[in-house]
Amino acid sequence: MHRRAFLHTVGRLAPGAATVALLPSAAAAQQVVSKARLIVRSPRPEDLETPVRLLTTWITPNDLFYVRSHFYTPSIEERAWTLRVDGEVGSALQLTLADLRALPATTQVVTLECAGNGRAFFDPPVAGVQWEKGAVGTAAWTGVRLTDVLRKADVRPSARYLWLDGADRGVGRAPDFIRSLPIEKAMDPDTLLAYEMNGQPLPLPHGFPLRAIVPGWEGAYSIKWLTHIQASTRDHDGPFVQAGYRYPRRPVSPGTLVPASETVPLRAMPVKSLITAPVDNAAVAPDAIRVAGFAWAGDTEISRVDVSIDAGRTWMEAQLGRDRARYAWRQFEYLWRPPDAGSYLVMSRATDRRGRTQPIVSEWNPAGYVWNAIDQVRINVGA
Ligand SMILES: Nc1nc2c(c(=O)[nH]1)N[C@H]1C(S)=C(S)[C@@H](COP(=O)(O)O)O[C@H]1N2
Ligand SMILES: [Mo]
Repeated sequence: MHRRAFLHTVGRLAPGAATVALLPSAAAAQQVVSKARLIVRSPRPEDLETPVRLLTTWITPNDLFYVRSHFYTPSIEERAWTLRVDGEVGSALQLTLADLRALPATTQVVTLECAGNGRAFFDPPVAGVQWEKGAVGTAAWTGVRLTDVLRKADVRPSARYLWLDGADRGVGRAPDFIRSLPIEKAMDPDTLLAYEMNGQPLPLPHGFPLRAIVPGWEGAYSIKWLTHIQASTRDHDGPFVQAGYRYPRRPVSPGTLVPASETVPLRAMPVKSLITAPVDNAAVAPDAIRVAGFAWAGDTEISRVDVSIDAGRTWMEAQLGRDRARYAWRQFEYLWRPPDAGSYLVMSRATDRRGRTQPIVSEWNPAGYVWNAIDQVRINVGA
């Protein structure tokens, strides 16, 4: 039930002590988040894309944050929920949310992006959720360092991977969504187990009550509804590790099949930018136009964003916003006065501190991952 609807119901009851017992805990009420303004790519499992024109702030509000779930959203009872930590550890753990909240808390602003964001632009087309540009968002995630939990469990030096599993289960005969995180990234003090998103308990679609946040890496490492961490000497052999989230070792001819042995796992996301204003095909007056958007580069800092208003013939450096964090996108802005009425192709191209920049066309790959071509929108300037 939506929070507003619930309060409405409570409000109609006769006043008295009995109604108090009907109030859910603050945490339970806040799990509910309205996603009414998102594009429904799939209603169930829930795959929701943010219209890019709504991405106006450095921090994406919870109700606008994209949702990617492979299976049905599990129902979780907070009091019954625990996190098990076992496998290659000296002392296996079973932690409640209160146990986790008793550990030192830390907050990181991290941009999360689905590996399949932009899949709809590949030619020839590839199967999978047809994300366009909005399977990306940025939030302040609060929780504990994964490394603190691993230390508590006395993880053994033999552990090379952590197998992360959430409470969701495969639909029908589909296998469970389990991902494998290399121990070096797991031990990185920036890798979190988060119980809050932008100051609220994690909303249910984002993994209530606990999720991994693996900053800079493609979104599928950031397991939602986390219930089990198993330390292992080897990589997990399930399909979401051995078949999914992999990329051809070498560039391949578009449309070809690539055997798994010729692929490597995706990890850090590449450099990318996104124009959020004006919207594509906007009709605008011939005044000053604000071209704005975001740029990000996985675990690497953005060094500059260039904007072109002549289909890429010439480029001008955009201004970068003041808000910044190591694993978060950077807002950019370029103020432009069109010389004349007419139709313009406006483009953005980000460059990161390692000197990487965006390609003109993204390399085709069989699952349609990591589309990061130079972004473009058409703007029609009226007379
Ligand atoms: N348990 C579980 N965790 C999951 C998923 C899932 O289907 N089940 N989807 C992953 C993928 S592919 C992405 S891109 C992110 C999306 O996080 P969000 O829905 O909070 O935006 O969650 C990841 N964590
Ligand atoms: Mo994803």
